[in-house]
Amino acid sequence: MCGIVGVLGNHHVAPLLVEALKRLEYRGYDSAGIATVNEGRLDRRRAVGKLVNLSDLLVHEPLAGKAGIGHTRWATHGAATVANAHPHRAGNVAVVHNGIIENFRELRAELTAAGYSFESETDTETVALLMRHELAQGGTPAEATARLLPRLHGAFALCFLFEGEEDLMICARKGSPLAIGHGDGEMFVGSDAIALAPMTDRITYLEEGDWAVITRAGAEIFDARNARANRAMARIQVDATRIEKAGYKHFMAKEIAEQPVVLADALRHYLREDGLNLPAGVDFTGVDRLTLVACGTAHYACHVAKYWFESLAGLPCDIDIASEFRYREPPLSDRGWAVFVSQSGETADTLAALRHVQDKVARTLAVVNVTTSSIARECDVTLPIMAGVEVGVASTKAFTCQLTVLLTLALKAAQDRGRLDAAQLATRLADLRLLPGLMNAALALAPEIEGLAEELAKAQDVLFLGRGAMYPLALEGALKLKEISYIHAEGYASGELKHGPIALIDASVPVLVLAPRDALFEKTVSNMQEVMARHGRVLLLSDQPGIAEAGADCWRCLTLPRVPDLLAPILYAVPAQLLAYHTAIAKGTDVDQPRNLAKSVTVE
Ligand code: HGA
Repeated sequence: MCGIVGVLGNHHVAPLLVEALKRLEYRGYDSAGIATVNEGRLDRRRAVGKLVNLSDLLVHEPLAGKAGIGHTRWATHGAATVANAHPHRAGNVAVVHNGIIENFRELRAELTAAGYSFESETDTETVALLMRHELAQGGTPAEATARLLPRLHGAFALCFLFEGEEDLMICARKGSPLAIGHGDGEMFVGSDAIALAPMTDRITYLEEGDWAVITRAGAEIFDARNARANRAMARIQVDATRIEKAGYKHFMAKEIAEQPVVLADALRHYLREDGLNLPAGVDFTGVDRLTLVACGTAHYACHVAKYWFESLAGLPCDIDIASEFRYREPPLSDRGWAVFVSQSGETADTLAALRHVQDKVARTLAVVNVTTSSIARECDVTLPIMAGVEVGVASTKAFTCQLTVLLTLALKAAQDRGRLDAAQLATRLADLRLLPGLMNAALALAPEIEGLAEELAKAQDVLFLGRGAMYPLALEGALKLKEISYIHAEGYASGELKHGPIALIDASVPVLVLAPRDALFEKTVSNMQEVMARHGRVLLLSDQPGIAEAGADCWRCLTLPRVPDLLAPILYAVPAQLLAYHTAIAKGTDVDQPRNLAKSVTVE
């Protein structure tokens, strides 16, 4: 998603802005730009494509100035062109924006009627023109901002720069995150604290509806009703070394490889020697229903967790895609809990779903990677997934950490609901502690998977099948493959194949079957036979007993370590990730920043 950065510095800021934008590159974008005020004059440079294009432009057309704003744009309104790239300028104002101004058509009509003309197709340009219009009515930029903000509907993070004002930035947030960084005689703004990490570790997060007038002396923050607001400054720890590739070719490769370590961190956090270690508010006694809401990969983590909550704890459990959840008017129980899962904690759809249930359920829980995020701040209880910074757009370690945390939560539910005695819990915990070692063994399959990926890269369509808790993993495996290799892939419940998708099977379609040798294995083997009877090419991912039993007629087999049933969806995520990764490499796609995709999806 778009990245915002703003600097009131003591030196020329263009290089700093580009450097900060680089740190936001991982979010995915299609154009970039910066604006500065130099000797009172506002000017800007914008370029389509990667940041290197903007850097090249700046070599030929440098931009001086000690006050500046920058942006990486992931287009929502209007194609990725220079004219649509941010910063948008209207006379004496420049602005960068994350989010969507939902009433932009109305505002555009109003501004056009007032004699203004537009240069771009974006919703953002209406904000620049509206600010210009408000300034023309008189008063200070801060007064103009107070009049402008209530007129904007939708979600936004904004940062303004003004001609003639070398010691002023005004920023605002509603729905999209924004952080203010404090330096020594310098001030910063970032859509993400990561962008500001090399410049400062002193951060103030704006709260919903806040806006701020920033000078080099500090920030004056106002709430949505324009009253002065005190927002705490925190020292944040964004370990710069954790956002390097550390010798790997891609962030995604590094993040896949990190899984044993980060899972061990998560387990240390949530398990004590003799039991579970969840926050005090997590007691499922009396809870009658659980609702799990998320998007994309996090939604598949919830889908796996549904199997766990139902089978371990006997707790009725609904799952939903966040963008659908609040529009289908789900019946909620005032004795129920709602769990929101999001890597960034800023996923706009998930945040909107959380706000929808706030007063309708007994408790809200955040399962997030970023504990300073909006979802974490607005939930009653936060369960960090401990994955460390995830940069690759295609989520890997965050998925397995989400699963691990959700499994500990399901075990706690089982314990609180009297469905798990001490001995059974001890067995489960001992199983969980095997996970990092099992993950290491799965990672060792990488060379074999690389060979399989060469074959997969030739396919046009790939199907993934799974049964039970491996069904959502089939969905996740297919998502991972399509996200980064652009091969069309679909996941199905094994038993569902014959109800339609089997029509797609012929010798050109690889069918990946995720099937540890568990109680459901024989049923899945029957489904495999149905595929093979139609010349489908089955790649069976199973353990040694499973391969020995059913591998003979398969096109290819991959032998995973034997794993306790509960943990299979976590372990089998690794070969699914590696297959997607190596297939993408074989196809030569941009693994860390796949086309059209963004990390941290902050628009609805
Ligand atoms: N709507 C604006 C900004 C898009 C955005 O925030 N993407 O993450 C545009 O299309 O330029």
